[in-house]
Amino acid sequence: MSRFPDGFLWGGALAANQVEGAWDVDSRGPSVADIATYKPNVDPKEYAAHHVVTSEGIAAALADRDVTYYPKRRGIDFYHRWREDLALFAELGFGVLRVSIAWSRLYPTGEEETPNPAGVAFYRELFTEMRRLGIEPLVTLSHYEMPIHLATAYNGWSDRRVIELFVRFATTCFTEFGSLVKLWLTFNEIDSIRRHPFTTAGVIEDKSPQGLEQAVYEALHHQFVASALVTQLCHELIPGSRMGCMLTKLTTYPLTCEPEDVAAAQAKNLENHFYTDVQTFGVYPRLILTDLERRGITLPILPGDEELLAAHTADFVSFSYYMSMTESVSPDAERTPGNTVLGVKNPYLPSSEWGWQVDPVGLRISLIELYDRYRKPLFVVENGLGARDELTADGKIHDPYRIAYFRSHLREMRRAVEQGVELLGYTSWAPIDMISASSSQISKRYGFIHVDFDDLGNGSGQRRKKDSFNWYQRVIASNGASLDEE
Ligand code: BGP
Repeated sequence: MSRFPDGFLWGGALAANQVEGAWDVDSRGPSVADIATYKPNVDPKEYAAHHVVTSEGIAAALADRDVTYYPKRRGIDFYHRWREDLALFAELGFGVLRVSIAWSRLYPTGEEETPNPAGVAFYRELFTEMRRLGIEPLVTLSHYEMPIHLATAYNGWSDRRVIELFVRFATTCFTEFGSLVKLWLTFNEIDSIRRHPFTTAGVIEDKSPQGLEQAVYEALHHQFVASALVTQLCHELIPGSRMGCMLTKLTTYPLTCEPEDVAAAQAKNLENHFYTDVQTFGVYPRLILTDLERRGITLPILPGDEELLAAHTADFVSFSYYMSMTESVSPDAERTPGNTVLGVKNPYLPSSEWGWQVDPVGLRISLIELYDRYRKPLFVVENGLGARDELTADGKIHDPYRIAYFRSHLREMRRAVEQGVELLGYTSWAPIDMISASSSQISKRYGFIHVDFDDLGNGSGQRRKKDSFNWYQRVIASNGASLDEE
């Protein structure tokens, strides 16, 4: 098979907080993303350590109306330029576009009884135009865009009352946009709550007298309950709809065949799968429950929760894949960063400028592993290469390195499909340059489309096609057959 199955959904993925900007326009409320700062002098390998958030830091950031060092407040001005961008995505031939709905654009504090009409109008126009262009919306309900008021007033998802507020937000999304949107995702990279609990769940350490780790698992349980509730609602309110869960797939290899290395890698993979296990099997894995008990963590499970989780599981499993990891028990093993993680360096793999290890075979391994585990359709909703692109004097961007990354990964993805993996589609991260989630840089460019902004927001915002634009356009037009061209 040189082509993908008929009806395979080719496209790209965006996140509202990384593209929209307009952070305080048309009554949008501040979100947890709006205090993320660009740190021009921090080694990209150290960014994860800079995600410590305090109540004092939040107050200071919100008092600062400047946008220069808060890149997510301006994004790439998608809020005003989205028609031009959709036209470019349609020119690429997209059958699907993944976007998120910024919770704080519909519910500025999260507590309102009714949604912000301007926010509803924006997303209705966006989805209507996508449909007109023949692009299927794939919509993430929560992609690091929680109203920051819910973090400061409730300590985020650690407070069970946030479930009801999220259900109110999701119900608005389903009733307002259900005629336009059939494919939904609950929580982006739900597993990332342990790596950056504020961004993912609005949890703040100095508001967690129970201890940060206990607060994180309380928040995670509430997100699992909310995930089941909105899956049930989605099915009830939108006939023919499908709700997926979404995981950061961090496939981890043992550095050697020394059994303790193998056990260390196994532990990492079990922990990574825990989240989609709950959302797909509808039950907490016994190995995880035993480990939590050993660590003195108590899950706030109320009567009825477990029945809810079991009754409303995900229809499909989606995931992001950028790089693979390696693990070893050796204290001397050299480490390298990945997607907000720090793994052992794999001597067989090259690394991106940000240290992420490039492993196309790892995508095939991940697809086979997840399909065999869950026996449900899969969807690759993030995959791509962050790199520094150069704009030539004549306004071109030659990015053979990005073409090479995608060609190798898509070939391996096709091999997994040939082996029988049921794959619904693929949305690259990202079709257009945007603000990086972890570093708030735009200079870490992912797009097939270049955006003329620098890390401090200087530039025209002009969109330009990179060489990879035409390459991906051919991949889509040929449904993958052009991947065999050199
Ligand atoms: C994932 C996020 C995306 C995207 C991606 C790339 O974790 O779901 O929002 O940002 O990472 O990472 P980064 O932007 O940090 O380079």
